[in-house]
Amino acid sequence: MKLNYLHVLQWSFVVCCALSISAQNNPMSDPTNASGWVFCDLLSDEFNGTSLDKNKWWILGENGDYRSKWKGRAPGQFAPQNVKVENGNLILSSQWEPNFTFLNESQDGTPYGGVNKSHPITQAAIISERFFKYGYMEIRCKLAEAPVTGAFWTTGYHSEIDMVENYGKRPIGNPKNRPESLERKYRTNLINWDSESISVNDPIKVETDVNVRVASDYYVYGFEWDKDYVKIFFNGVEINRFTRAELEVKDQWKYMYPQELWLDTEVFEWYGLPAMADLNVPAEFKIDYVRIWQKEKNAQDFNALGFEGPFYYQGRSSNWYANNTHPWKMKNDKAATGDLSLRFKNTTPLPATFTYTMYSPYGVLNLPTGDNEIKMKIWIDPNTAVNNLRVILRNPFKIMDIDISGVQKGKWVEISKGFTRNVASDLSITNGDRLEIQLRNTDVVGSNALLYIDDISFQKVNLGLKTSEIEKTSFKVFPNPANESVTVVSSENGTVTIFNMLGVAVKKVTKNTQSQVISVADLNKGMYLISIHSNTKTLATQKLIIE
Ligand SMILES: [Ca+2]
Ligand SMILES: [Ca+2]
Repeated sequence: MKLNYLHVLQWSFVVCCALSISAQNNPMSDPTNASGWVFCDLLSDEFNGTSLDKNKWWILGENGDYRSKWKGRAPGQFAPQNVKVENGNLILSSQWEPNFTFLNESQDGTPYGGVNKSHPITQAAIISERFFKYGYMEIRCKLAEAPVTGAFWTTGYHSEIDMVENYGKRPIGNPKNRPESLERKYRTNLINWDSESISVNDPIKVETDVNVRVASDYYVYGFEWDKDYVKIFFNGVEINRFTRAELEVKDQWKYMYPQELWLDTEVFEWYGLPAMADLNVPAEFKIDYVRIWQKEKNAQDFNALGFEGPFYYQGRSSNWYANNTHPWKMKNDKAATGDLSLRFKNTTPLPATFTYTMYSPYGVLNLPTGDNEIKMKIWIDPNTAVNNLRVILRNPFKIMDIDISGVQKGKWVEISKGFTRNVASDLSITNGDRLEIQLRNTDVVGSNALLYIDDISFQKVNLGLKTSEIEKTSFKVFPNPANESVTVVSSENGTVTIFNMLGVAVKKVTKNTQSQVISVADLNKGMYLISIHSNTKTLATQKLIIE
């Protein structure tokens, strides 16, 4: 059975490689692929079919669902009828639709549809179902011949990159008297939403006159996002760049978080709203393709419980959330593993009473019935006195208080708590099970607190269960992807074996402790399988990525 499993995996791996090589196009900015770009199928789309690929994209407003995201720039509202794939293009339309039922709400004080439906403008947006971190993004598109924007942009935790947000045509009558050059501008904004950043209201804006009207034809817009710089390209030629070093001086570099892709069209009051005559026929933003390349692929499996990115679950991605003004933030200044961790830091003295909570998305926890254990690493600043950390499981509901009064300070320490639930996690994406991490005024002594949390894990444990329950015990491997070492956590000891994709055992280690650290520094980059054999059984095999 195991051999068959490996055999299938081996062949599917070969087939996947062949497909991705044949589909490889090189960036226009790097036609010989000197940089070694790897094409990312999961986020790229040629739009050559007859309908939108719903495995990759989600249409905002479809079935009335906006997933608590941007609904459009009022008076324009995103509406699903304005998205189609036709003649090799994704077409995002803007229409004058007096009979459309607009949302009964406002955005920045402007009602959708306009005051008394004065501007019944419907528009369109799609968003990727997956996040990615760093890469080269290219779009070939033709802006709409109308007073609307066409945008290719990303959002991530407390950050937004508007790679392209171009404006097609000034409105009839040009009521705002905007210069004609607006129609030739290649516009890029880098925006930071971190409330404690000094640059929170200071976006980086670049506007370049590309000497052609952006709605006159298809052009290729490129954006390279590296951990140390960003570069902007037009038809394959670099026209602008910023380095991380120069932006960090101004606290303007917040682009270390995974991002999701957006394609949309909006109206901007300050450039002049379209009149009915501007939208006599639907204005079409046409996108021939979106192509994403990366140096290292990471478009799906972020370690969300290690705060490295969003959760990918039930076909969609979603991030942790805390009120932006609250002290919980995902930060890159101290991590037990990876780049990021969860930080609680109050920059002003804490109020007399408070409850501050970090929430995972609904439906991400999939915990079985019976005895479980939650573990995490915590780092408490030596000047912080904190007695308790509250963890809440939402559905079924359970509050757990973890005593952290005795935790050694100034170092990463693992804490854990066993718990039992008689009902498995509810998987609903609207009110299902989720994880909430909470500090209250009764948990903290004094008015200052600084601590970090990383590498949360859950496992089924043996707190007196029947043997048949223990048989189902799985194990945790983190980090995954890994480079230097991995930690294998299970209540079961035995032999840990790592297989390559040909089914050859490349490493065997005796596991004699609950958390066994295994060096993988000697393994080549790639995909492996890892399993644990005890005297009596083999635990489920898992994928392990070495990068
Ligand atoms: Ca196409
Ligand atoms: Ca981490």
